[in-house]
Amino acid sequence: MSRILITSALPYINGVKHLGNMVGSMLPADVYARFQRARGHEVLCICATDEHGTPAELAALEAGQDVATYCAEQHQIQKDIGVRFGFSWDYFGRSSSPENRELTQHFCEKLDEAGLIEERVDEQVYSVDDGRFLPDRYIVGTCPKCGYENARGDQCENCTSVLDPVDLIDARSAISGGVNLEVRASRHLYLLQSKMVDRLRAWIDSKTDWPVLVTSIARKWLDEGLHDRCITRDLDWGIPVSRPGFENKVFYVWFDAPIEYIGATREWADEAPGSRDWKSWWYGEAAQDVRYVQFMGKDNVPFHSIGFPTTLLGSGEPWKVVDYIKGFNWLTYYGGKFSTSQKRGVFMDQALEILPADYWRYYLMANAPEGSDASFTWEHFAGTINKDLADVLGNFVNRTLRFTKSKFGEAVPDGGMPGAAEANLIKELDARLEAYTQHFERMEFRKAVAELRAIWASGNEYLTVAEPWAKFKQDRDAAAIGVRTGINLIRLFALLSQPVIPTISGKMLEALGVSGDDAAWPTGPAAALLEALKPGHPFTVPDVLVQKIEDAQVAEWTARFGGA
Ligand code: B3M
Ligand code: ZN
Repeated sequence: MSRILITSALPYINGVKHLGNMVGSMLPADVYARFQRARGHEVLCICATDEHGTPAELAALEAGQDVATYCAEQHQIQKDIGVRFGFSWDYFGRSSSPENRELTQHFCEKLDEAGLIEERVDEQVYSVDDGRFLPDRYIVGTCPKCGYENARGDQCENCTSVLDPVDLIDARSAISGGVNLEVRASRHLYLLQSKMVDRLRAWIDSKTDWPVLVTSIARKWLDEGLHDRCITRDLDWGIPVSRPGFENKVFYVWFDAPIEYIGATREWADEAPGSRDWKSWWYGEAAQDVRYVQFMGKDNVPFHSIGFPTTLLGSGEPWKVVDYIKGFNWLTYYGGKFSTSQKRGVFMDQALEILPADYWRYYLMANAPEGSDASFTWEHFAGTINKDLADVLGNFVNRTLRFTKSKFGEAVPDGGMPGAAEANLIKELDARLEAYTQHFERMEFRKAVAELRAIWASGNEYLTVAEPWAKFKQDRDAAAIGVRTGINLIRLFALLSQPVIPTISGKMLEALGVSGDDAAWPTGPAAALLEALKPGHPFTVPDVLVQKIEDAQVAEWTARFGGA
């Protein structure tokens, strides 16, 4: 048994996330956590809302709330939706917690002691009408390159040119529209990442088993020359900087957000004083046997492969650094971007309004954007659910149990001896079980789910050959071995499917009266697995496990959410 620490990129606080955010972070983290728990490992699965920064302030402003109230409300909303999606977090924290405040200030002190912090004076745009400094992206104006009127100070969305706020023609504040902008000097803290380049490169070079997607992004940053990073901001909302002359400043959100992985673990421990040891997951000798895995979309990779390790390694203290980063490409919506502002795509709350969580979990993991981007379409989604979940899995369960009940009663029948059909099935399952577990261990989710589907399909193929429905009249025993094997396959499918579709698996196990230790991860040989439920073991017939998606629903959802 080992100890596995799992974190996923923290969802930003400004509203419910869309499926594209979830598929590269919280969902695979949960699937992996469930898999490793079922395997008997000690797992700590941590997430939190990322609550600081200008976008949080502006979202609160728009909602007409003070930012603390806004964040508290939105945190609860995101937490509830996550739980409804089946996310089995050990703790879902908040980056605005006192625990994170203390840790963030601590890291800044340690980095300073290590000679990695420097005060510098910057020139920044100050909006007189708003009474605040403006981050580059909140200054808008006309693009000097293409004439687009709503270009942002950091980049023009229209022609993608990278800009400096001073390049903009007729610059104004994106918040108030005010044109009274001045350049003012402001003192800030810089983290001297440039001093860490050699150490980081050696560390990345040692990660020979990491996905190329991740190491190539990290190396690109190192190769381009790591710039020292400003880690403070002139804002009110955030973690205060405890240093003379910094009274009105807070830490930059990307400095404190990853520290919240540790912060949330402390929140978890503080919730049950005396019984949980957060440090044993994160610090020193005690954390040495921990394997730490992070999940995230590719845009977050630089901050996790370079930024956060700089904080941890640079502190000079023995903090646990990540052992494996699982990065994801994008999930697109009909080949385009999911977009909040243009109302394109599906958000987590809307997804749950229309279908159960497991339908989404299955589809998204089967089509996870691992090797390349993946595209969501309603047609593909409906086809996958109807074929895989409804026909291959759901139908297998319902027809096997219904038939057994009608011919033999509500218990596993006795009689019959395994023959050639069972031997073939066992041979196939032995190979597939091994492959399935390996894919999960390597976090290759598409391959794992394809293997899971193939395992379900092998059950269908077996029943087509065993034909208990056809054999029953002439040969009761031949039918009995067929359904006995079938019912044991349902148990096996349920155990193997738990990480991906926990609710459906739970219903299958409930129908078979299986729980507790009996529900642990199945390990071969398959022959024994197919005899786990003995003659006489009672069962019930569940309602239709998976409802098919109708063409009319696809039409309705395409109209509501946008389509081709
Ligand atoms: N909140 C992701 C984002 O908003 C960001 C992740 C933080 S992980 C420490 O794009
Ligand atoms: Zn432009």
